[in-house]
Amino acid sequence: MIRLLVACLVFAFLVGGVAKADDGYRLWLRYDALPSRMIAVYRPRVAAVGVTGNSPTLNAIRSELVNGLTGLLGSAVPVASDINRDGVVVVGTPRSSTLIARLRWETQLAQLGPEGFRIRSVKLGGHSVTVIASEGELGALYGSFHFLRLIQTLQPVNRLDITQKPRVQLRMLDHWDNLDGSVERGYAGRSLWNWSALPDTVDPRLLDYARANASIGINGSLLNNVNANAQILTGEYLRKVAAVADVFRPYGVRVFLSARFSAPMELGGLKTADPFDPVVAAWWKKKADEIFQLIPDFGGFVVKANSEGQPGPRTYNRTHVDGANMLAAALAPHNGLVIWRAFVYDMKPGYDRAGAAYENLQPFDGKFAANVLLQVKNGPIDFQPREPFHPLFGGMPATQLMPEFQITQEYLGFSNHLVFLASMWREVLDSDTYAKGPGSTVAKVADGSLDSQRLTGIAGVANTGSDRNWTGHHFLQANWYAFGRLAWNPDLPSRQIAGEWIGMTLTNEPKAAGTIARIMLESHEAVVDYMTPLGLHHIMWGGHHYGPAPWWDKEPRADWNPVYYHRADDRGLGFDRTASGSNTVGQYHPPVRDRFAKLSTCPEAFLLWFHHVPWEHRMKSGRILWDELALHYQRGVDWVRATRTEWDALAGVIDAERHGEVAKKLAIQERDAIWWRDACVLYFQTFSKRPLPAGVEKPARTLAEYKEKSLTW
Ligand code: BDP
Repeated sequence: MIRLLVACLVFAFLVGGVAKADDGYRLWLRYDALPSRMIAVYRPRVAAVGVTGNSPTLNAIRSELVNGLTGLLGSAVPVASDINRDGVVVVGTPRSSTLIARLRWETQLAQLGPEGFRIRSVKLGGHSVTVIASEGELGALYGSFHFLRLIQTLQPVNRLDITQKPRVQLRMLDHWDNLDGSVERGYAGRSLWNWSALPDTVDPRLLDYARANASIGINGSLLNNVNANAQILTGEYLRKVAAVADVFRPYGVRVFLSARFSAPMELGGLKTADPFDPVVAAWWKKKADEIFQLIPDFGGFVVKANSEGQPGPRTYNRTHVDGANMLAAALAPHNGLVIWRAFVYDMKPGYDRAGAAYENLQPFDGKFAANVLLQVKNGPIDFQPREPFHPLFGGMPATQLMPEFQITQEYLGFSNHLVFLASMWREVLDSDTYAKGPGSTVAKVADGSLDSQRLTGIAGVANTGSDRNWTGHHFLQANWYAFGRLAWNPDLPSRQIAGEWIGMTLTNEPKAAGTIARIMLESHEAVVDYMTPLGLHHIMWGGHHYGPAPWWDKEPRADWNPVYYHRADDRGLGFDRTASGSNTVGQYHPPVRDRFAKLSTCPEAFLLWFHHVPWEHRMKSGRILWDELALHYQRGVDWVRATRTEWDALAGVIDAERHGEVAKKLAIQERDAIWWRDACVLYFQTFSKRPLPAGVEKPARTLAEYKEKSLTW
C-alpha cells in the first residue's frame, strides 16, 4: 500500500512537471503557457493588444486576445490604444480602428466580406506590428482566433500575409435537444440549455459554447430537436430563446428553431395546418413577426416534415414545396431562412429506403423559394459508419442543398469510441457526383460553386452536452472542431485539421503529436472494419443503435431492421441496388452509376451496399468474400488493441487526468470491437457455412449469448 502511494506520488511529480491535470473543459482554447523557448520567439511579436472601440464583439475580441496571449506567453499582454512600440497586434475594422483605416484596405476587405479577414505583418508609424482586419467585426473575431491558433500550434507569426473568407455561408450546429433537458442521440450528458432557469438565469457556460463555436467559424445553432415540440414557439419559450441569442450574438452565432409543422393547431387552436389555408399562413406570419421582434437576427426554421411520424404538408395532400414555401413566405420579410430536411422515407412494399429521399424530393428541383435550403444527409440511409454520397448531391442543380453530417455518434459507438470523423466527411465532400462532368464534387455542391447558388450551408448534429468535457470523450471534441473547420473550408485536409486540434488541445511534442495524428486518421477505417466493413450498413441493435444485431427483425417497419439491409442468405450477402434489384444506383450520374453498378468496378468499400455478392466471390486480395469479411472484423479489433498500447505509452506526455479517461474509453472500445466481430462473424457464418479463415480469433461466446442482450454503454 505504502509502496503504491509512493509510486503514485513519484509519478504525479514526474507528470506534474510535464502536463497539468486537465478536465477538458477548455477544449482547444486552453492557452496554457508555451515552452519558454517559444515564448522568447513570440514575445517581441505580441507585446500588446490594440483593439479600439466598444461593442460586444470588439470587447469579446479584446478579452480573448488578452486572455489567450497572456496565457500562452505566461505573463501579461496589455492593451495598447496606440502604436508606440513594436509588436502591437492591431485588430478591428476600418470603422473601429483609425490605424486600420489608415491602411486603406477597404477594397481588399470588401472582397473578403464581413466574415473574412486579412492578417498582415506591416510597418505602422515606424513600428513592426501585426494587423488583423476585416470589413466586419465578426471577421476580425475570426481573424483573432486564427492568429491565436497560429501561436497555439507554434507557427511563425513574423511575416504574415493571410487572407481568408468562409466558403460556406451558414455553418451550423444542430442540437437535437428536447425541452425536458434530454438529448436525442446525445451521449455527453444533458442539454446545455437550462429551459427552466431561462431567461432570468443564463448559464455562463453558454458564453464558452459561443466562444468555442466562433473560434472555428460556426455561426448558427439550432436549439431544439428536429422531432419538435411546438411549445418552443410559445411566447414564454421565445423569451428564453432570446436570452440565449443575446449571449451568442457577440460571437456571431445566430439562433434557429425547429418548427413543428402542426404548431398552428397545437398553439393556435386551428383545425388544420394545411399550408394552403390562408389562416394557417397568417398564423405563421404572425409568429415570425413575434420571433423577430424578440430576436432581430433570428436565423429561421428547420423543419422535419412527414418523416418518422412528424406532421407535414403531405398530411393535407400538399407537397414538400408547398409546405416549405409557405413558411418561407412568413420569414422572408425578416430575411429568415427555412431549412427543409430531405430525410423523408415512407415504407412501401418492395421499396428501397436508400432511394426514397431522391424519389420524394428530386422532382421538386427548382421549385423551392429563394430563402429555402434543402438539408440532405451525407448518405442516402442514415449517418452510417460509411455510406456512399447521397444521390441528391448533383441531382438538384436548381436547389440550394445543405449537407447534414452527424457529429454525435449514433451509429458509431456513442461517446465511447474514438473515431475522427473528418476522414469520413472528407470522403463525402471529395466524392465526385459528375453532375457537370469530372470535378463536380460534393464540396462544390456545398459551397454553391457548382451551380452558382446564392445561399449555402453545412449542418452538423452536435455531440455536445452538459458533461464537463462537453463531448463525453476527450477525443470527440476533435469532431466538433473538425466540423467547424470543414464548414469554413470544405477542402481542408483531415491531416491538417487533426494536427491543429492536437497541437491546441493535447500536445505540441512532435513525436507524440505524430502518433496521435496517425491514430486519429486511421480510426474511421478501423471502426468501419469492426462494425460495417465492405458496404454493410444499419446492422446495429434496434432502437438505441449501440452494438451489433444483424439478426434484428423485430421493428414494426421492415426498413428499421438490419435483416432488411444486409440480406444475408445461403448464396451471399448484400443489398442489390442494381438493375437486377432495386436499381436505385440509377439515381447517380454516369459514370458513377456504372462504376457502382458493376461488380468488377464497384469500390470494395461499397460492395455490399450495391450488390448481393456470393460468399465465394473473389475479392481484389484474392480471398473469397467470406474470408475477407471476417478478416476486416479482425483487423478492426487489432487496431483497437494496438491503439491502446500506443496510448498507454503516451502517459506523461498527456496530463494524467485526460490520459486516464481516454485509456478507460479505449478499453470499452476494445470490448465493443471484439463483441462486434464475434457477433457478426458468428451470425453471418450461419449463412456462409464456412470456417473462419486463419488469423481470425475464435469468438469468446456463442451466437445465442450475443443475441440475448445488447452491449451496455
Ligand atoms: C435518425 C435518428 C433519429 C432522428 C432522425 C432524423 O435515429 O433519432 O430523429 O435520424 O434525422 O438517425 O430526423
